[in-house]
Amino acid sequence: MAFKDLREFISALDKTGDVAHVRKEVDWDKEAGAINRRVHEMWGPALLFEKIKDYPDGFRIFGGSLGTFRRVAIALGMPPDTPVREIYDEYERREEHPIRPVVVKDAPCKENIILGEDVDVYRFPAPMVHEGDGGRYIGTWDIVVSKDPGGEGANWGMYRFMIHNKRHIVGFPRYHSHLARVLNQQYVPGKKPMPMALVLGAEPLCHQAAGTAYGKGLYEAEFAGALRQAPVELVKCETSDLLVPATAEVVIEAEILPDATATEGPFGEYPGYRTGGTRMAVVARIKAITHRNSPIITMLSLGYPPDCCAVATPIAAALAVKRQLKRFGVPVTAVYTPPEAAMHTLVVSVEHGGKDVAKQILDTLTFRRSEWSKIIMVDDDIDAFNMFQVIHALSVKCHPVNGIITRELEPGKGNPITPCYTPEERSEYRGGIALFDCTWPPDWPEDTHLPVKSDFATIYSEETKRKVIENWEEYGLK
Ligand SMILES: Cc1cc2nc3c(=O)[nH]c(=O)nc-3n(C[C@H](O)[C@H](O)[C@H](O)COP(=O)(O)O)c2cc1C
Ligand SMILES: [Mn+2]
Repeated sequence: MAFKDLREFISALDKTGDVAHVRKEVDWDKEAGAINRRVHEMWGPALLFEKIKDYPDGFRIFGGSLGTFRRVAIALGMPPDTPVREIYDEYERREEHPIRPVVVKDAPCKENIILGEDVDVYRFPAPMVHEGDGGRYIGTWDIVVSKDPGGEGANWGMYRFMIHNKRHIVGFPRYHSHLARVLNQQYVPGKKPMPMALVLGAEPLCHQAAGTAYGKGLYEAEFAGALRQAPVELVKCETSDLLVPATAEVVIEAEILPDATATEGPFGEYPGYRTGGTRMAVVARIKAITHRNSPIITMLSLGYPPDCCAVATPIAAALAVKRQLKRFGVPVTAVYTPPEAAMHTLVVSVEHGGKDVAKQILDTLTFRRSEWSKIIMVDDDIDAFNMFQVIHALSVKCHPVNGIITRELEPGKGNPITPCYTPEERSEYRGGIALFDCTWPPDWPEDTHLPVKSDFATIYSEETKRKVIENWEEYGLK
């Protein structure tokens, strides 16, 4: 059964002990962010901060929605201790069946409507997340809704937004994001303001879909429906035709100004380091804010893994790579990016490997752009989800000269916040990618070249194994 809203999800987390209620007053200025950061690093629970300094009772902050695989499983309606590989498999199955959203008239997010001159975004306890951030971030775990005037549905993206002043927010949709592409092609040339809505506190799988890149003409709301296995309910904004999740806690209706920029950042980013300084960003003027009674704003104290961005976001990203590799004819069997990889290392298992397959994978992953900088290719007898096996394969099967294939990424194709890239590479969206081929060369003859795996399952005859297993307890072993 899909959760109707964030509050039902929090109740489910209450039942399994996966949320902690912080009743002591905490400061929006770094304290909430620091607590949440520390808890992420301990693989701890989600946090509901119930009393925020300078804010009335009822104005709450919820941090770390999908920061553990347990919480991802719960959000998907699966048992909390579902193995990671099964979460991926179920997620992959659900994404195949998008479900269109439905439009409703009455919505909890309209319990309070603030318009025009009365708008003041400081009404909400936006956190100063990290020491050294450029300002208070209202959007860290958000859904930014916008529309291509020619398109049918809306685009949802998770883009960070910082408070500029009480009626303006500044954001960082990268130039290749859907929002930035539509803004630059459809609105900037004619100097038309672009309607957007920044949504906080929707049902968690809606946020998960917003943080995922789906192809052109595909709508995140339909994939949120797929993940929930039920349509998302949407309601019309007060000041535009945009449709937003009806049960959201807060909806900030705004328009992006086509002819203005302002500074944004820095911000502690997902690779686990603050790489960039202040950037020029888009400016949005707030026209209205609607919210539920006793609103809960969602937050992500982003940074060093694990957190939502290292646990939940990579599921969708890895599965998207798997689909893409299949389309390009790679004999892929599994794709995984472990939380500790901070979305920079991808493990790909293949039916058969070697140079040609390695080249195919690199061609596919650098076709447009690459956020990944390392690929570990393993044979299918290695479980891509088992880091013990993967690091072992990397250590003993990858030839340190012939098995590492590197490529430079042309300007525009690199990730601007990858810490190991030079500041020049980052600012020009350049960089590189390396593939570690941990597969046996396909032309190695079995009798002379192929090493025999020396583990219990492989190196003994069936007869010896059977004898040992049958007598196990008689040896006095458990
Ligand atoms: C927590 C989090 C924060 C993110 N912040 C940004 C951001 O500020 N700017 C950006 O361009 N992408 C950001 N992303 C990545 C985008 O959400 C992701 O690329 C998504 O696919 C964008 O949607 P789009 O493909 O419709 O543009 C973030 C992702 C997560 C999970
Ligand atoms: Mn999109």
